[in-house]
Amino acid sequence: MFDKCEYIISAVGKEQFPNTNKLAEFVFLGRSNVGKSSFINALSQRKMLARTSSKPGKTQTINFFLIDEAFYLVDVPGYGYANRSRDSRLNYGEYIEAYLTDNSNLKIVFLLVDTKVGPTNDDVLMMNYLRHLALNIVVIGTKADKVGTTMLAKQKALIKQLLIVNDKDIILTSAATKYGLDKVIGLLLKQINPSN
Ligand SMILES: Nc1nc2c(ncn2[C@@H]2O[C@H](COP(=O)(O)OP(=O)(O)OP(=O)(O)O)[C@@H](O)[C@H]2O)c(=O)[nH]1
Ligand SMILES: [Mg+2]
Repeated sequence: MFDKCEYIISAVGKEQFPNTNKLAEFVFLGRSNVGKSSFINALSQRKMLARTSSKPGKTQTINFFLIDEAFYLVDVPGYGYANRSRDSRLNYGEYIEAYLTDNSNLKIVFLLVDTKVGPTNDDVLMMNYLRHLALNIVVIGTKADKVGTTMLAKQKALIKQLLIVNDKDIILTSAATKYGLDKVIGLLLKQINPSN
């Protein structure tokens, strides 16, 4: 699908953000272990572009991947991980805030919710925060391969109810089976080239 996927930088502060030529950025937010890094790999069809782990807390920096020299996919640390060191837990909000605020390159914030776990309290708080920043938000339900059809429909209804989103702003996906990824790619391409 994409020809060139390059890892650019693992940033720990605003001064390291690489996008000086104002290309579009898309960020993937969500709890630790929800599947953010796996999702970026599945989208880019690269197994190891972003590092993943079965243990929460794998991604610790804001990682920028440049796709076809046209846009960035941005991988960030997850929230809600109790074993994170005290310092990094306290800094989490500040860290993400530095990325999300005053960023006119940021076209869509994808909020990932595990379809098996359902929306958590932290997801609700994050959604409220994103709305307060007036960002363009799309909810991605992850790991749909782990949930049966009936349960999946129930979980989607729960996401709609708790996060207060419309049907058109939720995409159910699986990085494992690639289910739903075409819809997300369609959204990205529409942002990059509105005539698509
Ligand atoms: N079955 C299944 N497992 C998945 C899927 N996506 C991710 N996983 C698994 O979920 C675990 C966490 O995935 P990551 O992509 O590292 O999660 P993350 O959100 O980046 O986590 P942090 O970096 O810790 O915030 C890994 O064991 C993945 O293999 C999926 O679509 N289906
Ligand atoms: Mg990660």
